[in-house]
Amino acid sequence: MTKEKVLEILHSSKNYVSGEKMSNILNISRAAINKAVKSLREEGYEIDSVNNRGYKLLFSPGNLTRGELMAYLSPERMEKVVCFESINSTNLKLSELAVSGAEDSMTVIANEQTRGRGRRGRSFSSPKDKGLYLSYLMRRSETPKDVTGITAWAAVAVERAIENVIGIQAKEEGRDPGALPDVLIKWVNDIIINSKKVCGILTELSMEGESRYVNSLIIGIGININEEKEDFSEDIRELASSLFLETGMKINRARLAAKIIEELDGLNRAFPDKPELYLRDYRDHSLVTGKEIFVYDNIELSDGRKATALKINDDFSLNVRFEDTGEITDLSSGEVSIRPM
Ligand code: BT5
Repeated sequence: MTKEKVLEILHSSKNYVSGEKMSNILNISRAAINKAVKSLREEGYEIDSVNNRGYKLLFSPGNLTRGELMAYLSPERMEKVVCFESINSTNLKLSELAVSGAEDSMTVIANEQTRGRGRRGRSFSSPKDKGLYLSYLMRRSETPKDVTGITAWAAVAVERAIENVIGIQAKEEGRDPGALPDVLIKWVNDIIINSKKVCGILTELSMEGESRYVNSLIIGIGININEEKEDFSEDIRELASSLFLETGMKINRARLAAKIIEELDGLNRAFPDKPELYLRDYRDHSLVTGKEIFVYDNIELSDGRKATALKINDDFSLNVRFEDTGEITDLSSGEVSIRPM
């Protein structure tokens, strides 16, 4: 806790801040301040110290801690953010918090997941210190049918946040932001860069007993950020990648987490009345439109049916033409792939 508080002070001071001042603010000894600074340095923070002036934060690695997130989010917003060093699944944790009354927009973030979940019981690899695993609660009272588009909206929110943060970082590092790769959305829930999956989204909803109305919606987002190739197990190494591998930049994870929260807060205000704020970006970033794809009822059990993806409809469903029968239909859920699986 002391470490987090020292970090918070360093983040909020543009100039050097003396050890004495920090020890007065936090009401702890100078030795405790020295210890906190030492341990922050070990975590990768660069903290300059000058005799008679004190300490100044020069570089922060963007770890997923409250102290780091405080640099980007207001204290009011932080009241509804919970951070875990390691947890089974942020979706699972947030659904427990929802049952015990967590408020709308409550957000759970983890530095590692030991049982990260994908769709249909699949797993999502969530190594420590590398990615971002975030779940966001929306209190809702629509019918399940009225919220089917939410994953597509969330994909746009994530795509915007990634583009924003890699763009800022490229500028900071003196690179040409125009040379960054495209961030694309593979209908319906994957974010793809250079044909590799860098992010998956899992939306889960809970219903209110008898009424058949949604009670809460949990949007779970897993992003591969600073992974090297060896961080992925062999079974996903060819299909998965990270922002680092695709852009060459180590990305500040706290900044990206904060930007995603900001985007999701915006989505929460716009949903479901303003689809036009999301539809255009979804279409512009759609990976599959115009391509030959394979459509699966159950990707593990059945072969894909060849089709052409014609367009994204106004409700974010995918309009396709099957090759075998020529039938044209709309898919509102399910899975597609560009290559046969
Ligand atoms: C997803 O499922 O892609 C949704 C993943 C959602 C993860 C977030 S993390 C925060 C929140 N808490 C959770 O417990 N979950 C959510 P799906 O479309 O079913 O894709 C799963 C498949 O992607 C796996 O079967 C692997 O083939 C592949 N995969 C697993 N881990 C991956 C990774 N880190 N990056 C890319 N692909 C991965």
